[in-house]
Amino acid sequence: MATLKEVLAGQISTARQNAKEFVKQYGTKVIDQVTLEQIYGGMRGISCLICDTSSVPADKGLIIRGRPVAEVANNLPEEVLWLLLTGEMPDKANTEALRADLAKRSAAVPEYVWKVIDAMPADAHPMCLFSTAILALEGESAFRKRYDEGLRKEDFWEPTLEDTLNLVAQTPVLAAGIYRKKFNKGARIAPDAKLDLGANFVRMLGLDDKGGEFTKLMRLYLVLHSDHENGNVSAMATATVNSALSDLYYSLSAGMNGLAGPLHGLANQECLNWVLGLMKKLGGTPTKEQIEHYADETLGAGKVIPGYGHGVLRVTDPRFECFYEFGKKHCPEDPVFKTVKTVFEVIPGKLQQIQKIKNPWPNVDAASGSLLYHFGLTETLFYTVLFGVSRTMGVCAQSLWSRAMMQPLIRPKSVTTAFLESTAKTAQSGRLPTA
Ligand code: AMX
Repeated sequence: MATLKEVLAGQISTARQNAKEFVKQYGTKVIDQVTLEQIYGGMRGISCLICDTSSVPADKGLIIRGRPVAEVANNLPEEVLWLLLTGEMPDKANTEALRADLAKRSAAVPEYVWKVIDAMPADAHPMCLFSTAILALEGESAFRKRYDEGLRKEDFWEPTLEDTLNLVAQTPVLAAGIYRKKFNKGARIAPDAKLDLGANFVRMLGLDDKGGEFTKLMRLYLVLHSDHENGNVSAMATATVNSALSDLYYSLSAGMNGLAGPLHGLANQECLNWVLGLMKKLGGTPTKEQIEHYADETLGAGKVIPGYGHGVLRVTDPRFECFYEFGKKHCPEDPVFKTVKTVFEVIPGKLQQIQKIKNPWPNVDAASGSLLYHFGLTETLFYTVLFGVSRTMGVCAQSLWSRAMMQPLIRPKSVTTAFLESTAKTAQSGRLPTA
């Protein structure tokens, strides 16, 4: 049985050769062009990044290594991690080897990190604690040690794989420890070497799961949030920092700081708070008319409806659909889930009436919180940390391949307003179709 590292080593040498010949033959071809409105519009839609771990077509949503996300939704997070890294689904023996390896690594979180977390103020947001904990572990980076010893560029990916596996194994431990401290749940619970990532995470959180349904949700959660190509804030931040050869601890911490924003990962916290606020105001499960009115108030106050809209997607997020199906199966009568269902029946129609909104449909964050809430994880402040634990898999896999392909420093060019003003007046209009 070939190990993960051996599989990657074989793939990397072929991919390097292919890329070299590809660029030599087609290096001057024009792939996209940039309009003024794209420069002013957050670089939306410019095809200028490479990401092979996943893609997000606007009309389909997340595709992980060629597989629509719904197809892999019931796989273990360990299997999806292998898929992200290698493009292949592992067999049983490989899955078990990876599970055991990650479980072993999860037990090695150094004690000093908890001292750092304990020294933080009680009102620090869990995402701030999570990002700080990752950064505090930077001294553990295999990449940095090997780099300081004089590592060759061709070999950068090897310690990046070590850092990837350690971070995937240890971020659930950090997250669970932060959860128990922040919300006064008692002492930390150690991981169990016999469990898989999802089951271990539930165990360390210390929440009741007698029926095993919460563990199923956690595995699904870890899979659905694992990757979303490279153009989103957290992935791009991770990749940009990593391109300076800052190791994955620096890079992932930077990515998590981006995930902590309300337009990105924090939307899952904001979304359930919005739903709970609605229920509290109305004293129970609201009607469609009441939701319309509440949405009008939100929009009238100049706020966004969290959980709806997307920078790339133009259809209902397939990850939302997976969570929605899970809710219909496991907690159809839960009042919060029922409210999320009615919100879904109302909000797209409402947002469709606002011309500037390009996508009125729900994104991944619209339903996930109601399911966590049902299983007793009621602290909405913590939700983005769960997203971060999962996203660690994708952004680390992306960085591994960037180092494997010996990609250079990310360094686009900025221009001044004066340059744009003079250039725009003489430039041709029209743009090539986007990918
Ligand atoms: N509610 C109200 N207004 C919205 C909206 C929503 N859900 N979605 C978009 N709009 C507004 C934008 O704020 C923008 O208004 P402006 O021109 O006055 O600034 C206008 O519609 C055009 O935006 P867009 O081109 O459709 O979207 P975008 O690419 O600029 O932004 C996103 C995408 C996700 C930030 C936006 O849809 C949003 O704020 N949604 C709510 C927050 C959310 O759910 N974020 C999570 C996204 C998924 C994730 O990363 N986890």
